[in-house]
Amino acid sequence: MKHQFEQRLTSLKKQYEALVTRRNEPLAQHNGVYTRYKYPVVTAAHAPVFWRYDLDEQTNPFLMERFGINAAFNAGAIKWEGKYLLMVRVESVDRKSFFAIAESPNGIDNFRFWDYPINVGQSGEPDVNVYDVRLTQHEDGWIYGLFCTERKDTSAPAYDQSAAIAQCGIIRSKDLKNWERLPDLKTKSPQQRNVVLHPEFVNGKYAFYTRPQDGFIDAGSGGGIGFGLSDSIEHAEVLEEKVIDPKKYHTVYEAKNGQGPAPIKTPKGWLHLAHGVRNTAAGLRYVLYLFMTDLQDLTKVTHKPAGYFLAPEGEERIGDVSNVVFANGWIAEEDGRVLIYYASSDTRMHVATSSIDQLVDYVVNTEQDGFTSGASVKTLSGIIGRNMELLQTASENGRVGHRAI
Ligand code: M1P
Repeated sequence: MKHQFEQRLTSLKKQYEALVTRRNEPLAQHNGVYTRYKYPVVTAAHAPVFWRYDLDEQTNPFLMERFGINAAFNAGAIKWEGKYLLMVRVESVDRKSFFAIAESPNGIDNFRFWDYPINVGQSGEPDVNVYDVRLTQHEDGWIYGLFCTERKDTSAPAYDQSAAIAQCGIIRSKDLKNWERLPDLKTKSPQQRNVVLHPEFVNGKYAFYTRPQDGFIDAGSGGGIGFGLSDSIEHAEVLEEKVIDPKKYHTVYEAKNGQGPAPIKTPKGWLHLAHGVRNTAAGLRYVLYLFMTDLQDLTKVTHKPAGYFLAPEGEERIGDVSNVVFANGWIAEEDGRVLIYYASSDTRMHVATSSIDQLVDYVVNTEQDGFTSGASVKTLSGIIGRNMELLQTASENGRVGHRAI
């Protein structure tokens, strides 16, 4: 028996080390905007062996898993002391999510979880479930984590055991290890998810991106990415939410949408990453899109390319909640590189790399949605027409043949 226990433990540790030290590789085919990578960066299997197993042979002679991990997804992200940290939504087999930090030396591979998960504490009524943290390094000197706290909807009839109320929980830290829980954000909306703290003060106030919504799943009459200010963060309250990016008929965000991570400041404007949702016969489809807001007026969307920026592809399309990509973390490096962390199908984390220059070019120079098929044909015909002229000129100059393209 002892022999078997040791053999199994050795094999588990070996498999784990092979996974967490595996080199990731950029994928060759890309669209010029970003590069995807071959392997997910964090998965349920990245949970350490000492989380999942009781390693005492006396109490666990079969070396059985005692705490199963179902998924690792929807991570907040931050570069901290030269390391790339993901604050991952880890979901155990009991459906509960919690946060745990996975650290990598390069942001692309070799992610390892810190020994212990994060203790978010409580504020008032205890959270039943917490998820989707957005990390913001605020100019007030704190690092904030805004996340969804979900509690049972006690007003729902007894036969409905899935009704929940989602609100925005707030924690803050100076070292990412010790977190202080602040009171939940107050707004007038019955439900809030996807709330994000802007990194700078606006008129001396804390600025929030919100997502007011009527129901737990349905945006209802609410929806859209909202924006509002609060005098205080210790007792955060947004009295007025202005929807700056509404859901809209026949777009990739017609059912609902939500701010991703905190926006990145660029010379041209604030760059936003968001998710958009539409309904299909096969269920909801979540994709990512980008837009830009004015540097002075944060409620003014200045650029918004048509359609999605990144959609689930290949194996990304399959998981616990299929056909979903979701992003609540990205890291902008000093040299202009951007690491975009996205989850696929509520199951695992991936990275895509790009740069501020590429993302700004994409946002500024990609045609916006014309909202009709005719408008799309016009946009495409314009591109084709300009290219035909170029190809014709090149061909006349003997530089490049039409057929070569
Ligand atoms: O299952 C897909 C996503 O659904 C929710 O997103 P939204 O608030 O936009 O509906 C969230 O629960 C998110 O965690 C999840 O990935």
